[in-house]
Amino acid sequence: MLRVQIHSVLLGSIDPERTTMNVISLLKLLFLCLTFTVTFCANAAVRNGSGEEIMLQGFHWNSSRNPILWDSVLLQKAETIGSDGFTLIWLPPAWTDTSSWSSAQSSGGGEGYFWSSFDKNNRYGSDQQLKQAATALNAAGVKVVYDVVPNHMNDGKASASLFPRGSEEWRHDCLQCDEGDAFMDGAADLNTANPTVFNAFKQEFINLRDNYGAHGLRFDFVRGYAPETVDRWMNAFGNQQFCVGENWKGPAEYPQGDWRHSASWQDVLKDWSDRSHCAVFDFALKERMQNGSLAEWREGLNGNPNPAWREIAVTFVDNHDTGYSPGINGGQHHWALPDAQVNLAYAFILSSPGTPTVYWPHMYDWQRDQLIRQLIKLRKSAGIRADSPILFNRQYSGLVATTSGTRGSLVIALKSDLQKLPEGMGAPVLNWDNGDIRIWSTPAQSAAVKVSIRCDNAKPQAGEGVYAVGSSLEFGAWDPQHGIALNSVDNGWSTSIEVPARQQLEWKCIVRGQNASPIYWQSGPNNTFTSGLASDTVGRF
Ligand code: 7SA
Ligand code: CA
Repeated sequence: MLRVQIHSVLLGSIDPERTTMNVISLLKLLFLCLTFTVTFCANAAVRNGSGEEIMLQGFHWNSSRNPILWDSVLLQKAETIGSDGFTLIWLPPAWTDTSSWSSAQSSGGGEGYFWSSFDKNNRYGSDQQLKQAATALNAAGVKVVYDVVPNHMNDGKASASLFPRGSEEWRHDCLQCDEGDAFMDGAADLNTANPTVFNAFKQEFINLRDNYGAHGLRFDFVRGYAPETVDRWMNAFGNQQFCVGENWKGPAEYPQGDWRHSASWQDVLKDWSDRSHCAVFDFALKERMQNGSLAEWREGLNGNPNPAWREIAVTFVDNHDTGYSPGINGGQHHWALPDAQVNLAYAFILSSPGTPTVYWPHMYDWQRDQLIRQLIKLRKSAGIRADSPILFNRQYSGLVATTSGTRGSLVIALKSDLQKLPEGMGAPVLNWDNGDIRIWSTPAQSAAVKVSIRCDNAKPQAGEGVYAVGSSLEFGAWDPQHGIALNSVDNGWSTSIEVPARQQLEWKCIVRGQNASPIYWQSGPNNTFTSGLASDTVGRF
């Protein structure tokens, strides 16, 4: 049919009346296709703001019990938060929460996570005070992101106006209909697939956007409902807005038989983000920070070689659940990073891809603000983005990596034996904790390219190895101790590495023992190549 129409339109059929109709229907069809493409593409990207956001978690576990009303603290601090360089602030749930609970280990209630209505008068301040704080923060250039808790509400106080008990809106009133996990025993879980529940939240999210200055949402306990539901809420809230999901559910928590049970935490987080098109807290990095070595911090979502994986990561060191908080019980501290690692962790997340999040007490209660402020300045001057490329230099101890921003690159060395520097690299722009943290600011680098390296006619003795040592950081800056180890393959010794493109590189083959002695250098002139032009480079003893 369509082909015929085009045919007759192109060739000009006899009947002018019909031709006009055909052209109109053809244009309509083209417009529909175009709209679909634009909408789909617009949806396909992850909603991570500008891609250059820096988020402050604007509360801690005891903020609702703070001696000074929290909304007043936020109002008074708004300008400082802006001048400190934050572009987003994650605020606690804005709703009324009159709960209180205590267990053997701790107590709490009123923080917003067991809310009973969408009323904004709560223990953080009044409706008016919230509006004032949000207005001041947005005016200071710090876009407000509200924490929202659609999985459950205080079932003991469910107001009849919202979801009367004994109705289909509750999980356990309709034969266990729940799109995901239950919070605790599920008594408080809402049936988020139910149109009444879905629309109540949709209207409230739009209300937060239109009347309380929301430019983004932090979805709580996303394990409790479908990612697709989050995507539908965000389509209504706005696809240019920011959203991040808290999917704190390790692979082992998925039932046997669910593919995620044997997947990596990165895979689980990426799957959730692909289905919701929201960013996601980088619990893969958090787990490595808690249980891995510094070198293994590269296994976080934000260190993935694929930019589509890095750009969805919202990195953090601790939050109101995992970390300590000022005040009663020291907060919850379910999974706190040991103190000695905290500065290192901030140095890493603020100079690497993903969207970094700073926890309020670290900045404004426990005096890490000097370091964090400098790290934010360096990140911004380099133009580092959530999807920026990062190259890890694994031949050094600790963690050494180069993140390439739009205006420059940052080389970071955490507790590393990196001493010999490439020519022209100069002194670090930041040197903290007696050299445990060093950062260099270098000119913008091109994206990385693969190069294969080969050394021919090498004759290492037992216990010796063949290495490539050369001018750039990737080649160990002419330090035999930190050359690139080659592997013995049938026709010689080779390996491949990633280096920034368009670099004039010089190097040599060496043979050395484990502790870099004795050393035999390839004789003659250096091997040279330009990365990106040559995809392989060979040296010969
Ligand atoms: O242990 C930490 C990690 O150690 C690592 O070594 C482990 C990790 O696996 C391991 O490798 O992480 C595990 O433990 C985490 C913390 O529990 C789990 C994680 O999945 C698990 O792997 O994280 C879960 O818990 C967090 C607190 C949640 C995560 O989304 C969730 O996955 N965080 C968010 C969710 C909520 C709830 O909205 C908030 O919880 C967090 O601040 C927010 O960030 O009638 C209803 C009812 C009954 O159903 C109950 O039976 C009854 O007890 C009411 C009563 N419930 C009360 C709770 O018992 C009480 O604890 C409720 C009313 O109040 C409290 O709940 C608090 C919660 O304690 C608090 O953290 C809730 C509501 O006020 O607010 C907060
Ligand atoms: Ca649920």
